[in-house]
Amino acid sequence: MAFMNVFVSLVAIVSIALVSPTMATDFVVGDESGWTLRFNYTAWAEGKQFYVGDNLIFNYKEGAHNVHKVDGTGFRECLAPLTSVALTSGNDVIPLATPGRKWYICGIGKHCADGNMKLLITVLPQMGSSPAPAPSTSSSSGLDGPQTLFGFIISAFGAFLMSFFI
Ligand SMILES: *[C@@H]1O[C@H](CO)[C@@H](O)[C@H](O)[C@H]1NC(C)=O
Ligand SMILES: [Cu+2]
Repeated sequence: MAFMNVFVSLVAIVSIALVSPTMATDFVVGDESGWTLRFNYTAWAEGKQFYVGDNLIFNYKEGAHNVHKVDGTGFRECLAPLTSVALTSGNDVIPLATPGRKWYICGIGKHCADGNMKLLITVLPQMGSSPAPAPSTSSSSGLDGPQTLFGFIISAFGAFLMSFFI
């Protein structure tokens, strides 16, 4: 019976690992406020968990702001490298493709230094070991493709098995 308990636990863990990575989240930076002056993006990011495969969405009036991806120094000094190309569409979707710290600033005027338009997040690796999603496709829905379905079937199966042992 101990063996079965271990087996059931394993099924549960595997199903969680299979389902979780496909739940891509779109984070609208600043929520309804969007990407704007004098918003506290540190407070906004606090308590949120960003995973590889999620997207950041920067919403603002085109021309009023932009988005530069910078490094820690650029973040601290509010300075984008001269070679840095800004995103300027007003609805910029940034797929979080790799784990680690990511820094973003607005490169217009003194919006970063005086207007607090700077965002630092830490992207966590995907749980489980599924291959990284294609970085160029932005999926707005959390449920996409057969992998999710497969995960749910495994989950259901795990829950079904578990119901016999609890
Ligand atoms: C923004 O929020 C963070 C965390 O809640 C806080 O530590 C910081 O002082 C705030 N910054 C400003 C400029 O209010
Ligand atoms: Cu700006």
